[in-house]
Amino acid sequence: AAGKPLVISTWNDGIAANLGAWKILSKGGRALDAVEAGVMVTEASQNCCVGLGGNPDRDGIVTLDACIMDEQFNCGSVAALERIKHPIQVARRIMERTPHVMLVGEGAQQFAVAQGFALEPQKLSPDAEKAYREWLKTSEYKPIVNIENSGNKKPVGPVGGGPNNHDTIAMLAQDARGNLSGSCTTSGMGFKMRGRLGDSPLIGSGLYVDNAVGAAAATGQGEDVIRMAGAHTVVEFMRQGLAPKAACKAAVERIAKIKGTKARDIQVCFIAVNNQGQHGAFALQKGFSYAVCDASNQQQLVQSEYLL
Ligand code: SD4
Repeated sequence: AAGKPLVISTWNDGIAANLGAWKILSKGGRALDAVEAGVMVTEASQNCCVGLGGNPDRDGIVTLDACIMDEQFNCGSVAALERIKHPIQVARRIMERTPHVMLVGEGAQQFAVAQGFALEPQKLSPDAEKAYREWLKTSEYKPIVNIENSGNKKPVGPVGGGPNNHDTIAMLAQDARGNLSGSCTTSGMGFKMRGRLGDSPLIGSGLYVDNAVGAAAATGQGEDVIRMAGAHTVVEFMRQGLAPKAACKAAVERIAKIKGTKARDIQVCFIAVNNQGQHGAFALQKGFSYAVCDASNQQQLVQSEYLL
């Protein structure tokens, strides 16, 4: 099939993450291992707003969400996890070492510690500290203003108008055997209410993989991805015969229809890969890009088309 092996992921940070995944894929490794290793690069980076370097919730605490899914409908998810550097690894352990799909909060942290993960200090990164202090001046909670990136202008979002955006990475890979897997990890919307979960840890919303059809993932305003089961919807459109980009577009159109005039206040973006190794993306607004890595080019950044 075309493109195999292949890895794609959301936003500019996807380039570095894809290279992490490519180390595994290029040696004939498994897509599942690739999507785990790939997003760990982003989780570890303090320059980005994924992982412990991300923006905190409105109470000043960083809480992380992640999920992972393989080619056999195995899936694992962790949400509202504090003080653990690599939530994606915890999600995979939940998938492989418990009878459950999802663990949250204190119980998830307890499981992680029992599995040997280190408890990191509860400390904001310098960027997040600055953004949080700035946010505290107004303490405005307006989930609706998250426009991830409005063209050349300074990004408007995230919630509360802080400077950071792109607080999520989602990754999809197809390995040399043709198997698909996906991962998603985030600090969630900056300055969210304590306890708030978005789409990113939810199988079917932030991520979905059906090896016989394709895989899809989302980024952007999680609430609006959840209300139409985003990633699963994209996969179902591919099942009906749409190419990946067309499937992402159809899902974005559904969100636009649901939101009506409020669609302009949010950003939602999807990426998808089908079982033929074709990939595509589509966004509600301008400014979304995704990184593509295959044998022909390991560092492509593709500007996504958009609806509005
Ligand atoms: C969320 N979907 O928590 C995430 C945010 C995101 O780039 O994708 N930011 O709603």
